[in-house]
Amino acid sequence: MSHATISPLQYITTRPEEAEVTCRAGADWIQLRLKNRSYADWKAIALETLAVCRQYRAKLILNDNPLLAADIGADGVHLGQEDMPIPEARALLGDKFIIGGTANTLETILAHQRDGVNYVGLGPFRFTTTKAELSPILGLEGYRRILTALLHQQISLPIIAIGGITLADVPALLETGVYGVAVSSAITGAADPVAQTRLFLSQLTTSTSFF
Ligand code: TZP
Ligand code: MG
Repeated sequence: MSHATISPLQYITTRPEEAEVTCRAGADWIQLRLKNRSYADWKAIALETLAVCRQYRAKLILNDNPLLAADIGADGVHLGQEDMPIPEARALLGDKFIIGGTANTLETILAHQRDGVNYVGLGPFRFTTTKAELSPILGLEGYRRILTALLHQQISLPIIAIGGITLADVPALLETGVYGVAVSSAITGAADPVAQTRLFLSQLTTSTSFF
């Protein structure tokens, strides 16, 4: 899969209605992130979100749940350290699905690369209440250190920054070499989520500093 199929803005949500708002504003990459739901509940919400994404030709990835992604024909999954191991998910899903892996360190990014992920969600950038049990905060300095090491090793994998990211953070994050950002509360909690999505997209697509 080429980088071109990975967008620079991933919007993370728990609700199809919110996915619709951001897709209407031009976002084309949604992560549905649900916790503590039955398979049936997950599936119902995922199917609704998938219908929204198909309407707007946006990609839908599911957090944690490769079996459900295969079941409903989503575009991919995002997997953390406690989820199905990436080689197992790849064997289940094949090459057409996007698989993203969470990382907090260079070592984990390298392991993900060996396992054939399509992108890495690197974070957290700063404290956020959206996710429980956060890994150590990276800050800009953490991104600089890790992205520089990747560059030296000539590793080119889309790195998506995540965790407490606001619109104002985007230029400095892009300067570290990240490919894009994954955001939830900065859009969900905005007074005007459509306008906010457009601002994120314009910051991200006018930049030339993609990794
Ligand atoms: N993984 C690391 S931080 C985070 C996830 C899912 C939450 C991102 O949401 P927000 O609201 O943009 O901090
Ligand atoms: Mg997970």
